[in-house]
Amino acid sequence: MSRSVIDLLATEARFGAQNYQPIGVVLTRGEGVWVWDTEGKRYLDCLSAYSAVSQGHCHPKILAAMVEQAQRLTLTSRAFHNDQLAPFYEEIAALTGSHKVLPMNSGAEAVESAIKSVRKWGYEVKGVPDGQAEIIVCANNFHGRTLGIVGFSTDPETHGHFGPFAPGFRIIPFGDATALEAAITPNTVAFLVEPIQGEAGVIIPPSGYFTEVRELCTANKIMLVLDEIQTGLGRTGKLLAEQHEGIEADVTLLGKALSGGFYPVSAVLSNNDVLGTLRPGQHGSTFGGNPLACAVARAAMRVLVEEGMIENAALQGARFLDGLKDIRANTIREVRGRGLMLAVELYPEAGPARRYCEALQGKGILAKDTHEHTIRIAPPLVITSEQVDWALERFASTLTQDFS
Ligand code: IF1
Repeated sequence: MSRSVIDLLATEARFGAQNYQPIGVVLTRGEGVWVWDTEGKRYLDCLSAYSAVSQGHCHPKILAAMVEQAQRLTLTSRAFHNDQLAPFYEEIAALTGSHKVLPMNSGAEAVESAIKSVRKWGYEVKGVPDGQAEIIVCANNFHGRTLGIVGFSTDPETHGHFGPFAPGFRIIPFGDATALEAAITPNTVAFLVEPIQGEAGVIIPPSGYFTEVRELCTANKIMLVLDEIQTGLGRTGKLLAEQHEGIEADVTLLGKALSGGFYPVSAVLSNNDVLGTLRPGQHGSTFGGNPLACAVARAAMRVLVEEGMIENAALQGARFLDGLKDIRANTIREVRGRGLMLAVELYPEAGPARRYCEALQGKGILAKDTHEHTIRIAPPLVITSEQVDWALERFASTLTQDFS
């Protein structure tokens, strides 16, 4: 007899650190866009584990690669070579057009690794005086949970009472190239930014912003570091969100969907000598670049391309966005998105977004609120037109309700 939902929730609450407030559903199985709770109820997953399960839950080809590799060799550490690392490097470099790769595990680790690398590049290549490197970041950023990263978060929930923090970061508004220009000093080594701000509520910058950013970074010898941990690997309808802007980052960060949700795999990619400044012993990770991670990531990248998921994200994302825009409800303040990274912002008077998410849960859709009044929608990239339409009907009936 399986344990009751009430028992599971009470046990979690009793033993677990209370750093989350999940929607009250206990999931036990997933396949493609669908997940099932312990009572057998099926839901369309409109969060995809914050975009990590882009390839769909339990993708059979990634699963097979994982099982096969797990039976052979899982971890060697980087003290020895493993036969999955070279093909992983080759394939991720070919896919993204990068020259150098640094494999890590979580997204935050990739961000931290990039910060270390661009600082080192600043001292050793650009000639910034030691200890003076500055990195420019944006207000309302989200790059992860480590101390280095939360120190430059502008969200009090994220950084409150976790200090003291590391110096060397300047915060400017997102989407404002003039502010970037004004913040640059001779000691600026990098501009770290999300192509579309995810946690902030799917904030898309004004068109032309990244062209100007690219020009400013090049003119001032500053590394443009794009955090594509959430936007990358097809989520926005292109392999990388930078392609919408017609630019190329100097350093690109990938995570989440790099493993299709099977395993934490992240990577720092660079198309210049930033990663070249790291010498043996100066950076590393027990698990980074392990054979299991490499095998899983290789399969995750392969199915993304071979099964046309990136094109599908563009197609279904447009359908989803149009459908959401067609919903006539006085609760909706704005609908925005690119590809399958979508958000519905409600008027504050409509009541908290969480109530809408709970109502959607009742109708078989799992979505997540962010910042009180925004519902985030990011289904797996394998979603079909019929499934988009099915979801839209439920969004329409929910958003026309009044939960204030
Ligand atoms: C949580 C948000 C999403 C990210 C970008 C790095 C990371 C993330 C652009 C760090 C992580 C997560 C983490 C998760 C919630 C989530 C999130 F709501 F906080 F903003 F996805 F939208 N860069 N995002 O979005 O990657 O170390 O977690 O692997 O609960 O913290 P990580």
